Amino acid sequence: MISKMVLKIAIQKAGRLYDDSVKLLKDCGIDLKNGVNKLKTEADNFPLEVYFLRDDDIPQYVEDAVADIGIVGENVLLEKNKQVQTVEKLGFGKCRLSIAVGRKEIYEGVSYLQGKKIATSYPVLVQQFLAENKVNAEIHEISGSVEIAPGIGLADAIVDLVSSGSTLFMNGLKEVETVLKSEAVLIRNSELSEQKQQLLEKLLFRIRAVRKARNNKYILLNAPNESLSEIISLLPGMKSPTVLPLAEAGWSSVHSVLNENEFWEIIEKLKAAGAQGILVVPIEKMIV
Ligand code: PRT
Ligand code: ZN
Repeated sequence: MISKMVLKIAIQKAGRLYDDSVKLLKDCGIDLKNGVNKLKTEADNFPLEVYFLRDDDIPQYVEDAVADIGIVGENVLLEKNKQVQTVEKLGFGKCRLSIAVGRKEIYEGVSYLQGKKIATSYPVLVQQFLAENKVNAEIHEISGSVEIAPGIGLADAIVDLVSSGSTLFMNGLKEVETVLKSEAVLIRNSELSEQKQQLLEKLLFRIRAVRKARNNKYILLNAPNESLSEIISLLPGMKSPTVLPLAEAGWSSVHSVLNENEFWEIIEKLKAAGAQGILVVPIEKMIV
């Protein structure tokens, strides 16, 4: 009997990457069967099987081909150092692995750490960082609540993940050095069969379309014809903007696509150039 070919993806079972990982699959048009509380579920309309695991275990499972691909933070990927390949950055789960010390400490560079005790859940990355900077320090590996270590006298400094910085602040610490910038990435086993690679390509095509759409907005506006050339020069568009005549003589409707990053600045300029009735709508998928 020939078993049905499916691509197996490992995602975090619960935690900070769970919602965005599931949403990404959903936005790719992949419907997961109910009962996500299980270890495993299947997609109804794509040959995909989803495994729900602890993030720390995902690189190992992908290396061992228990899962073909996985979604994991770069911080975990680099700490675990498994033989897997990174396929794509996914733009969520952004954070940094940073060194923090007591707020009142005078920190003038990495030499501060010489001979000190550092608490972290990332001993491999910290050791690498110390070696690169030719600093000797004692690493204390702890698995959680790293931020309390200096306060209880366990360490002089910590290396932990930071996003808003409020955890450090609340524990009387200040961030002094970034060891690594991280976001969620799609990883793959290095020896996928031809068929699985094709499925991965198909999924990747969708992921890229979804991510591109998230970073762009569709814009529609009305403009008096005499302002058209200035307005068009402000709009990049996928090729060039679409211009359609309005029922009212002397006016046109202009359609284009704008990148999220330059969005507000361009809108202001468009208004100043005479654009009216500006509508901005989200794009669901974008294939260029
Ligand atoms: O159970 P499992 O092992 O799967 O989950 P976990 O508890 O190990 O991981 P989880 O869910 O906390 O984080 C999963 C991934 O999210 C991490 O590996 C990072 O890639 C990413 N991520 C993004 C973060 C943060 N931002 C983050 N802020 N992971 C953890 N934090 C923690 C940090 O450790 C600190 O305690 O949040 C606190 C700091 O946050 P701020 O906002 O106060 O600075
Ligand atoms: Zn974890």
